[in-house]
Amino acid sequence: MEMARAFETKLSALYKAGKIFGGVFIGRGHEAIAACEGVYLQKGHDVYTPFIREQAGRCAWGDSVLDSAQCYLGSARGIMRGREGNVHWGKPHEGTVATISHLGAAVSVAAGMLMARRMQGKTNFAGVICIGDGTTSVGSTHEACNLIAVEKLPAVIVVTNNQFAYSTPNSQEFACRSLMDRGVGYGMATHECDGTDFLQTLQVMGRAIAAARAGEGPQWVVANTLRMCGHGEHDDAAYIPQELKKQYADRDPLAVARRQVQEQGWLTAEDIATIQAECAEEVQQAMAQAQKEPAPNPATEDWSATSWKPTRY
Ligand SMILES: Cc1ncc(C[n+]2csc(CCOP(=O)(O)OP(=O)(O)O)c2C)c(N)n1
Repeated sequence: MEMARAFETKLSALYKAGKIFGGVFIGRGHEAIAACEGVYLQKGHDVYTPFIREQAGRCAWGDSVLDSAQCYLGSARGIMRGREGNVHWGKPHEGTVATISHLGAAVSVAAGMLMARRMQGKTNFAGVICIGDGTTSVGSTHEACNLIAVEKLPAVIVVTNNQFAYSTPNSQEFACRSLMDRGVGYGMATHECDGTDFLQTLQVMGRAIAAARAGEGPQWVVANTLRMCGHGEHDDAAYIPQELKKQYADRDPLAVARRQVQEQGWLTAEDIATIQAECAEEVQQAMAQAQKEPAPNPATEDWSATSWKPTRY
């Protein structure tokens, strides 16, 4: 969570300084949810399908911020060799599904990867599939969730309800009582947590992922928070009512988690300061390296969609 916050703070500053082209999407308010997904998964064994606000999950899963920095800054040495402007990258060979811009499309890709593992005779694996409240209303999400339920795939569908799909509030997104009802409708086991409460999210996510891994079928988790930033860094989120922002003023997941880990006796204030300093240093180095690296050269580049092979991994 600290690494993601440090990275995204720097990223936002670079964007505002005109150093990044295209959009910048950050997960302020989502960090506890994302970190608690990644921390229970095993890279190379499980499947992880991060959405646009899952930087903390990518870090917890084990990807370095250098990968994200290289994508954002268009480095030819990055995993996408300078072809991706922001968050649409993954490493399918390690179990990370690339974030797909068309909302909902990644759900069926992850379902396919889970079915492939089952057909290969693998056991004890699980997949976390991240979607937002808005994404629950997309047709392809419904089709994939229904398939996941019918096939009893070991999937955990995490719906981060940050109360807005871009500028559309929950009240104009769905008419059911709660997004939990959607999971019930699919026939999945359901869970809910306050996604700004790190300890609660850690427990709920741990239970859901363990249940999927143990063969209890797909799990639907609704994690509630507020998007504490714009849809992208180009958006000032003026449509989020001041009253709502005030309600969440003391619920920044980082602030809550820092307090909770100290109350639990897991870390001291000095430990946290050390972690923050290490994160700041790693972010600084990643950004500096990615900024120095060359952009792709169209005259010599041999990349093609069908012949693509991971070069660095
Ligand atoms: C099928 C489709 N429709 C619309 C968009 C444009 N779009 C990108 S993100 C977004 C909002 C998504 O909301 P939500 O799923 O709640 O996630 P959040 O951005 O709030 O984290 C929209 C409408 C898209 N990418 N794909």
